[in-house]
Amino acid sequence: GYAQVGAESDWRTANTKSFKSTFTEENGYKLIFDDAQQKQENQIKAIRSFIQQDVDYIVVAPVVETGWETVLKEAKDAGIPVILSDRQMKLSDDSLYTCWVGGNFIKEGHDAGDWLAAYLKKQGRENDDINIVTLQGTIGASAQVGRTEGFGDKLKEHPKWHMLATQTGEFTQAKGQEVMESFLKSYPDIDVVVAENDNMAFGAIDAIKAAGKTCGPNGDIIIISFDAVAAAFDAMMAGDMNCSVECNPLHGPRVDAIIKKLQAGEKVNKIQYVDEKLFDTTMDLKAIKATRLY
Ligand code: GYE
Repeated sequence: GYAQVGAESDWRTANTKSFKSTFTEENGYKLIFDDAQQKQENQIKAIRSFIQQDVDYIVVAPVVETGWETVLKEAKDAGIPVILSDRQMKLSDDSLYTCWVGGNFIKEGHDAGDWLAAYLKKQGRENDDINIVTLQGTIGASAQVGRTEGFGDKLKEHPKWHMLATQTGEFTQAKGQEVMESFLKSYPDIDVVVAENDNMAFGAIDAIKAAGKTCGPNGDIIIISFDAVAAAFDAMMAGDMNCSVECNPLHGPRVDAIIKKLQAGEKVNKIQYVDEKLFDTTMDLKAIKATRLY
């Protein structure tokens, strides 16, 4: 059983596709897939139904980090191993899950901040006051928590960077656009938008253009985002976005490898980070995009 978050972003769509194409009958699996529509209570229901159906493994991409003890205890009592993928859980007892595989969200936030510092330096703006707003992901999701924390560490290193406002755009394009519209009304002098995923950045770009402003390497506002999905490469090539910090969604084969090891009675690493890069408009994005699967 796979308790998926929802279908809120291009990243999520690629993640779902990765699971559905990996856990096929041909490969020896029967996948029960549940889309929780970004609601923890739906994921808890899905996990309970997986337990009732006596699945062999439960995989969870937890919407938020906290509040899982009771249901994971039920899985443990039923003798069903729980594998976490993508986002993490914060638990009082880590023996409630077998292992986790996903992106290093704090590092992604650090990479975004380091990219901005280098970019501003190149423009001779390293001593300027820089006004920043953040479109946050779903509050309490580890992708939100980690990226906010990572970029926050970099803010502390740069006293001239001013975080004017942070608000959640729920990782969706529509909400990202809506929040950006209100940011633009409240703050006439925004230099940088940090969008905690690409889809919110796409919404922000629409809002900026609708307000008669420009963004990207030749525009008024610098756009930094996370995920590096195919459409982000298009936005960078169109000159609307500056950089996207990669987050790899192709966890299906990784979870498959974990299950195979467990089946063979082997040990698995508790925490497994995936290597990730960063892409910006100085690179040959067309060539790089052609090699990517999402
Ligand atoms: O960045 C975002 C998605 O948890 C890493 O969830 C994932 C995030 C991803 O909605 O696009």
